[in-house]
Amino acid sequence: MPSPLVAVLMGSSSDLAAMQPAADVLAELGVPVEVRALSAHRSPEQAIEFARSAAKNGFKVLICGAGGAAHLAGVVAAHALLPVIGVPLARSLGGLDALYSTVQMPPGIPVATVAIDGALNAGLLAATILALGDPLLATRLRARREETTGKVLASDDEVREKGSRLLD
Ligand code: RP5
Repeated sequence: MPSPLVAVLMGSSSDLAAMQPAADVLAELGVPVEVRALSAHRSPEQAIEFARSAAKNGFKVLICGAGGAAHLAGVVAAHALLPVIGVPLARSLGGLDALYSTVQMPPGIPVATVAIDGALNAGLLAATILALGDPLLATRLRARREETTGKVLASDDEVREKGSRLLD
């Protein structure tokens, strides 16, 4: 088993379904991942220890998802000199609470925040960062993007066809 390059962290095991797309897309792209539930509030020592030792343990990018008072990404970013991607999760208030908690970092400690429930894009962004030094991964990402474009073009054809039938 290759050592994980990306950690997909979440504040609670109840976040797993929302965070799974990040782990899945990274696995699809051949990026080894470790998935953990570590709470900034309820297991702070373990969360901080993970962040402090992450670079030494070979991680290159950390993805952190949490809902509510979502401080996991910020706390992890404060303790790790690695790119941290925050995923605000819609657990209450439509996820706006988690969005503001994740995105409004003070100057000096960056968290790259994706959309509410944006775990898939968090995985893709982590892969894109890694692809800067990995041409094979860049090729896989390009192929995935072409696939996405192909699906949109197919849906465009379908909409045009249905639309022109409506005009008949
Ligand atoms: C946050 O509180 C977690 O990230 C989760 O989204 C939310 C609720 O956690 P549980 O009460 O389901 O464990 O810290």
